[in-house]
Amino acid sequence: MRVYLDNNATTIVDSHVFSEMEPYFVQKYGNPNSLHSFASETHPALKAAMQKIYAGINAPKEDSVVVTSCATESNNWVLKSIYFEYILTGRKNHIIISEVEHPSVMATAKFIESQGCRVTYLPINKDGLIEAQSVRDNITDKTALVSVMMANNETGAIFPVQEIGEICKEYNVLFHTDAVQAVGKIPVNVQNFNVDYLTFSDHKFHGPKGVGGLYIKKGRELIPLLHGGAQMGGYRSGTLNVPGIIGMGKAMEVAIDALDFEMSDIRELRDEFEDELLKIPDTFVVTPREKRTPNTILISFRGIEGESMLWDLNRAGIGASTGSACASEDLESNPVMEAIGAEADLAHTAVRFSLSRFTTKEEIDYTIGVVNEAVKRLRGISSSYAYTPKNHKSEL
Ligand code: C6P
Repeated sequence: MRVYLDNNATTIVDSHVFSEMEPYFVQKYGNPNSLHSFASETHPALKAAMQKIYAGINAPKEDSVVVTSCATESNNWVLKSIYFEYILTGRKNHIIISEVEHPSVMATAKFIESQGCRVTYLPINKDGLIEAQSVRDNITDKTALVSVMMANNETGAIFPVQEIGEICKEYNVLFHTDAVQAVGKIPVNVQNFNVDYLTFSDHKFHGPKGVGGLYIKKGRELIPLLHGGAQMGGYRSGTLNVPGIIGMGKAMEVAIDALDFEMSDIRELRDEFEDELLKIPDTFVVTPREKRTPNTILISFRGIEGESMLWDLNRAGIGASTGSACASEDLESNPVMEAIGAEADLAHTAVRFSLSRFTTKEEIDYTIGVVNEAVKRLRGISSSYAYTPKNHKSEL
C-alpha cells in the first residue's frame, strides 16, 4: 500500500483539474496577447479561470489578483516591494512578522533586515499560536507592514488574522497574510477581514505546481514584480501560463465545493488518526485541534528522531515529513517546536502528517499499524528513550 500524508508539502492534481488544462498544451497553445484566433481561443477559458480564482477568495472585481509562479514568489514580492517603497525611501523603517513564518517570508525579512530595515519577530505561545495583542505592542509610527500567516504549515495552527487586520487598520499599517495552508482547508474571504495582500498557491489544493497567486487590495502600493509587456495588469509581465491559470481556476472551484467535506469528514478522519497516535505513550501534539486546519497533525514521539520515523514509514510506503519540505534536508530540529520552547530532544522528534480530501480510512488504519510498529522498533534501539529517568528501571 502507498499512502500520501504530506499534503502540506504538495497535493495530487485533481483529475478534473488536469482534464481542464490538457487542451491548452497541444490544441490551444496561442499566446493570449497575440492578435489571431490561436490567441483568442484561449480567452474564454482564461477569463472563466480568473473569475473562479476571484470567487474562491471572494475578491471584489476592483481589487487585483495576480497569478505568480508560486507562493514563494508572492511572499518575496510583497516584502521586497515594501522595502523599495517604504524603507529605501526613508518613509518607514520597520516591519513585523511572526517567528514561524514560512522560509519565503522569513528569509526575505532577514534579507531586507540586512539592508537596513528593522524587523520584529513575534513569538508564538505554548500552543503554537500568535497573540494579536503582540502586534499592537510592537507597532510604531514607523511600521510599514505586518506579515502574519493565516495557518502555519508545520502545526496547522490558525492565527488570529481577523484581529491582527483590525489592529493594522487602526494604526494605518499594511497587512499581508500568507494563506497558503488555509485556502481549501478553511474559509478564506478577503472581504471578511482587513487584509491588503494575501498569498496562495494552488499546488496545495490539488492544482498544478508552478502556479501561485497574490491578492492586492485596490489602491495598495506594490511595485511591479516583472517589468515588460504589461501582462497581469502591469504587475507581472511575461507570457501568461495559460494551462496553469486554467488549472488554478478549476482547482479553486473544486476546493471551494469540497470545503465542507474537508472541514467535516477530513477533520473527523484526522481526529480519529490523532486519537490513535496519542494512545502511544509519550506522544505530544502542540496546538489544540479546534485551533488547527482540519488536515494537519504535528506529533512528537519522545525518544525517536523524526527522520528515523520517516525512514520506517517510507519503507512501508507512507509519505510524511518532519515539517516544511523546504527545510527537510538540513536535519535541523523543527522550527515551530523550537519557537514553542520544546526541550531540545523533543524538537527533533516531530513528524507532520497532513491529509487531503483523497485520504481514505483504509490508508489511515494502515498508517496507524505502521506507526505503532515503528515506535516499538525505534524506541527499542533508542538510548535516549531507554535511559530517560522515567523509563529507566534500574535493576541495581
Ligand atoms: N510549504 C511545506 O512542506 P510554494 O511552494 O512556493 O508555492 O509555497 C511556499 C509556501 C509558502 N507559505 C507557506 C505557509 C507554505 O506552507 C509554503 C510551502 C511546503 O510546508 C513546502 S516548503
